[in-house]
Amino acid sequence: MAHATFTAEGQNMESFRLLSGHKIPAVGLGTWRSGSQATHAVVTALVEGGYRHIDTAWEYGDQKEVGQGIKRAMHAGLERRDLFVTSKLWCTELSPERVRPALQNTLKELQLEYLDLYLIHWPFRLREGASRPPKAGDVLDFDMEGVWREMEKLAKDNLVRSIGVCNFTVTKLNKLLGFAELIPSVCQMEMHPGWRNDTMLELCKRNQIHVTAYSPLGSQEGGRDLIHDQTVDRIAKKLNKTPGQVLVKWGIQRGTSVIPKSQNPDRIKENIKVFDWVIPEQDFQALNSIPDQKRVMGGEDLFVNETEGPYRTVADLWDHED
Ligand code: NDP
Ligand code: 1BO
Repeated sequence: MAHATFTAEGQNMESFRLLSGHKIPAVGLGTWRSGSQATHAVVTALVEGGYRHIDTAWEYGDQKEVGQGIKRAMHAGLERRDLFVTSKLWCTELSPERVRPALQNTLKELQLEYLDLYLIHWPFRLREGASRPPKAGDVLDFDMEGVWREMEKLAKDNLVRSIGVCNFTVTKLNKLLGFAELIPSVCQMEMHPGWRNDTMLELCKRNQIHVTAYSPLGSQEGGRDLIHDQTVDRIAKKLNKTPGQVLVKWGIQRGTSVIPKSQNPDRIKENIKVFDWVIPEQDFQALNSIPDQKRVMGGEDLFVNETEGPYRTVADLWDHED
């Protein structure tokens, strides 16, 4: 369940309790593809929008800009302990000896002493300099247990408050749970009404693993345009909210935290105004029934090599579970 934790801009900010004991704010700012706009977006979100949760990754190439935004927000009076900063371990760093140096590099780029959450970005190891799509030999064996042990050490050394994974399947999460001494606090997955991914949500709930929903608006660029979906639009008009707000609220009502990306100041502020109203049950169920369930983030361009493998199809990446 979400709990009201503090008030920003006159609205309650909800959060979810993690297995690690820490709290993750229900709405965070996504920063993928924000580029040079990331600093401004982060300042707007933290100082004007009331956000306390920022999602970034080494792979986004924007950690320095995100760090500058956080620094400016702290100069404006925010305390580090009130912020929740997530970053992710990229696929080229998925071998045990590379985990700690990768985190140290991320901390340096962000100008932070610790992260609130560090996630394995994708469960596939890439050779440094791998092509997109990968050539033969670009996708390497992934020592999941060895890498997770190093993630656990980062948490024990307090360099990261919580650890977790992204883009896991039932098969991969069960494998991890078989050896984990620290159960992942968070599983970050693509989730929106066009890709509900109920199976993973249920597995995580059974194991008390919190889920963060990424691409909650359908990702837009090259993704799925849920902003103009007729069911979303109808419910937004009925509730006197925007489609973006309905999509964010849907994720929170499912018990997930949600990380919409925007670099537009008005949309950044709009997307977090979701705490003083609910989507009525009938409308919530209508959103749960949107047909044509499909992933936006299949991972094809990153990891599939049709002729050489080891992953020859998108279905291979997702362990044929969809
Ligand atoms: P989102 O679903 O958040 O959609 C972002 C797009 O929607 C942008 O084009 C944005 O444009 C637009 N937008 C934002 N707010 C509104 C609004 N209220 N109305 C209309 N359009 C809007 O996509 P992302 O794929 O970026 O996902 C969100 C975040 O999740 C990422 O930024 C990243 O942090 C994380 N992520 C994690 C992944 C992982 O593998 N772990 C994979 C993918 C995403 P504009 O900026 O112009 O407002
Ligand atoms: C390639 C990175 C996808 C967004 O997290």
